[in-house]
Amino acid sequence: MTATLDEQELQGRFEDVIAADQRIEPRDWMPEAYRRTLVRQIAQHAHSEIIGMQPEGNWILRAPSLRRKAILLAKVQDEAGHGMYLYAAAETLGVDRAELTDKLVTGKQKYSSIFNYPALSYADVGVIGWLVDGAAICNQVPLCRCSYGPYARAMIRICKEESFHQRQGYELLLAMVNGTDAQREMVQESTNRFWWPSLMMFGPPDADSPNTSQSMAWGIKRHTNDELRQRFVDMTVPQAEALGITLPDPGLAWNEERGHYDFSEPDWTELQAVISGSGPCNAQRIAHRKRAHDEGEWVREAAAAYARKQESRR
Ligand code: BYC
Repeated sequence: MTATLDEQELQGRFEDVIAADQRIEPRDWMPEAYRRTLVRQIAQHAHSEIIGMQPEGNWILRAPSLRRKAILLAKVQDEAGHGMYLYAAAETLGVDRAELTDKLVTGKQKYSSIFNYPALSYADVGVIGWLVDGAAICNQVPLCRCSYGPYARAMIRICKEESFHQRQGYELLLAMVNGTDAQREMVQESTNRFWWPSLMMFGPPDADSPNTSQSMAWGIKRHTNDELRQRFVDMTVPQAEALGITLPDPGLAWNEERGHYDFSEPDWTELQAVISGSGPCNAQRIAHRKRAHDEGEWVREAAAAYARKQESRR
């Protein structure tokens, strides 16, 4: 009887914190389903940052100038850092990073669909910065107000860096569209490939999103998938116009009544296929991650041996 009452009291306190829009911290009591949802989302987010290093990392050795190489290196290193902050945030929920990595390489946890598409040209580096990081910022700025403290705080720093990433992409594209016809065509071709997958980053339409309403009630998500997708389209259309690039959607038009751009429905069967492992690069991305992890075994062993030695000296 007492145990049940305690549980009710704890649940009540948790709900009060959420209702007051304050933060839940690692030592606070939380419902098991809230903890599981956070682990799922934060782990998926961390995995996305780490897998997200691959498409662009592929171009570091082929960057067209020293300046572009330095910028790209810094950006890809930032993604590794974002992965670290996020794994650390997940660890405050009682999971272990090694366990999360294992779930990633065995396909038990997801990462963003967008990184299952290849980066085929240097214009893709710019378009990934512009569209993919642009979509990421749109999705992530509201996560700075997430009800779970460690995730919200990690997102503040990540968003600052993501906005630099978005600008570096846009600056690269500005240089290319002001270059030769061939360069402009590269930017257009890359935009045609990345536009729809970028819209899919926001997740399935609200009507088919099983997690959104509960995550919003808990203050984990602050907006629905469709709201953020619309925000991204509204933000991106004027940027495309400034670049002189056409977004590959004949249905794209300003709707005066709604005060938003109308746009066509993405191909949701494609998103489902990519999420379930049948995207163009799924197998390659996971195989590469697994190889890098296996090859890093000696580093982990050495770090652990060093830590043990330091400990024994105390
Ligand atoms: N890709 O009920 P829903 C980056 C899954 S990294 C794969 O709407 P939720 C960057 C979803 O997980 C970008 N899976 O779910 C890095 C769920 O499956 P489970 C990553 C997707 O969680 C390097 C199911 O579909 N950003 O920025 O309420 C370079 C049903 O969906 C996707 C984040 O992770 C997808 N696109 O909402 C450049 C942000 N969409 O887990 C850039 C944090 C849906 O039930 N995450 N699924 O089996 C979120 O905001 C939310 O988790 C999502 C999905 C909006 C993605």
